[in-house]
Amino acid sequence: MSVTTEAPATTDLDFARQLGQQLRVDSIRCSTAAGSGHPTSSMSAADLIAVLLSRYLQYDWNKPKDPNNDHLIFSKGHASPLCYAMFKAAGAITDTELLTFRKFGSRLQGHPTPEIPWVDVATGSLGQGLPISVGVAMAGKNLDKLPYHVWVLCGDSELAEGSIWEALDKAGFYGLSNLTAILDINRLGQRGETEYGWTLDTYRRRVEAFGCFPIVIDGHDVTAIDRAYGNALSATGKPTVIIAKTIKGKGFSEIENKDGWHGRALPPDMAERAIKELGGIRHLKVKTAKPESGAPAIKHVDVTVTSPCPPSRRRTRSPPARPTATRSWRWVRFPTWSPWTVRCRTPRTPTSSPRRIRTGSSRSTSPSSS
Ligand SMILES: Cc1ncc(C[n+]2csc(CCOP(=O)(O)OP(=O)(O)O)c2C)c(N)n1
Repeated sequence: MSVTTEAPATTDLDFARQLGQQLRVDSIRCSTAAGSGHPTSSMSAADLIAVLLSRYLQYDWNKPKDPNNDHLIFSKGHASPLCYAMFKAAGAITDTELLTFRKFGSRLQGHPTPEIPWVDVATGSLGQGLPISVGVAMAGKNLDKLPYHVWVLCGDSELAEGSIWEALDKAGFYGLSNLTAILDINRLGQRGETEYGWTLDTYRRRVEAFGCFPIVIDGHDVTAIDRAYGNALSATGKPTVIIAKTIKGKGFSEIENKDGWHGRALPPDMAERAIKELGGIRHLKVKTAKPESGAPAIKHVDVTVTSPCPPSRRRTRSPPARPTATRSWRWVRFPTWSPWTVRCRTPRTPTSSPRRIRTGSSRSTSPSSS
């Protein structure tokens, strides 16, 4: 798919400010058109995403499979209106498609899925996106050895998930300086105030305790956001966690910082007033910076499966029926001692000889080395 952009990224932070308003307006427009969605959760993080998109993200929207692209994972996947508004600003989708949000048959579902080429992973189940981002950062740093950066947006109620802290612990332990978690601390969750509200120092101390580099900012001050992202890319040797104090529903005074507006689309009359207060509909386009070039250090290698699953580890019931193998695909137990099978592209070989499979890992799969 070809993507066109109308205006280059600018160094002017005012552009990012305007873009933030556009992201809010578009989050409202698409959710009101759908009659559902999470506009207020999108509005709190709009400035954080606007600065990131226009000034830091290195991403080729025409080549989403480029291994050098940065990764931006919406761990708070319910802020999908913001994610899709960002796609529009990047020129990846049209305004018309944006307004198909949550409509039957649209790829713009209530939560982002990899059905969309610019989405790495399905999110929406809170507490999953950050751990996955840690894995992606680890792969970039230690396996593929690529210069990409992983950015991940989390909600503050989401921080009640234990998996978030396990992930930060591992990120700190492995010194994943290519990872930046952006915590959207808007004080409110689905129902009422979160455990720590706006007590940012508690988050700072927690983040530090897990071996990460905390930066506390006002998440609506584009200058502070800009500085924080710059610091996150400097060599701290640690993952960065930006603790951004934000306001849920920011930009529309009737609902700003008010409980009871989580996961509710604005009715059309309110949407009209909100869009007016936010300065109207805009169609700013951002040309994001292209990624640095590089080739993954890990190459696909041939490995030989030498043994079937040992009897002690064999499943007691038959595996579920698999699709009939085509000429070039078959199911192989991998690792060989596990109960799981993987679908491998491999030519059929006589059963008496060892099978050759392709894998992304250079690890041997022979039982002796596992
Ligand atoms: C594991 C899990 N539990 C519950 C939910 C339902 N849920 C969706 S959004 C939300 C609140 C999220 O609040 P927060 O992380 O503070 O983000 P905000 O919307 O305030 O920006 C909840 C509980 C979910 N999506 N996943």
